[in-house]
Amino acid sequence: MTGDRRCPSPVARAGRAAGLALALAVASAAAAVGEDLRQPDGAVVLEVAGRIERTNREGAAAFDRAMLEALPPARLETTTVVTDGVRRFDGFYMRDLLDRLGAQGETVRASALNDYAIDIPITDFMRFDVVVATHMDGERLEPRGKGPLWIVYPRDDHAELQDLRYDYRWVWQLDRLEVR
Ligand SMILES: Nc1nc2c(c(=O)[nH]1)N[C@H]1C(S)=C(S)[C@@H](COP(=O)(O)O)O[C@H]1N2
Ligand SMILES: [Mo]
Repeated sequence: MTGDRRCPSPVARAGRAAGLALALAVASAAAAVGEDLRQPDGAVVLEVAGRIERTNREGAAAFDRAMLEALPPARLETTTVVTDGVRRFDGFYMRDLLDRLGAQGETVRASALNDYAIDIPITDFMRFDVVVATHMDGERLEPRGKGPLWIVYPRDDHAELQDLRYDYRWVWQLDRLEVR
């Protein structure tokens, strides 16, 4: 008796199914972070360098405003140490930006237009909903103020964040991140 050669053995079938499952897992992981980072066509407002997997220029990922505003939206209402009263911030979560780029590291060095720079532990972005704000009270943040981007912590929600150590990390006029 000869077996039906058109019918794959259970082993071959299982192997094919496993291969397909793996391919799907890889494809969905790639889709979750985005396969490609397009070229910015507007003015570049943020450059991310260092230990990232996805780039759109030599060793870095450059974002114009439209690319940043395409990240999942985040909103946060909080007092700040430099404004009066509760302010509403709109932007994106720092962790979503880092995930999008496949960032690997312990620290993000955040630098500003005025040459201010500080190292922020990446664990901050997992422990807290840290927002990179593009707007305050519905108004776009501009470089003459605290823009183009301002790192904003949910300080009203966590007593721990009401501390000078965190105040330093509220980088305003943010224009560059380096993952280390
Ligand atoms: N771009 C930029 N961001 C910055 C700073 C700065 O000098 N430049 N100072 C930091 C410090 S030390 C604090 S306490 C808060 C508030 O600083 P400010 O009172 O000088 O605005 O912003 C932080 N973010
Ligand atoms: Mo400060």
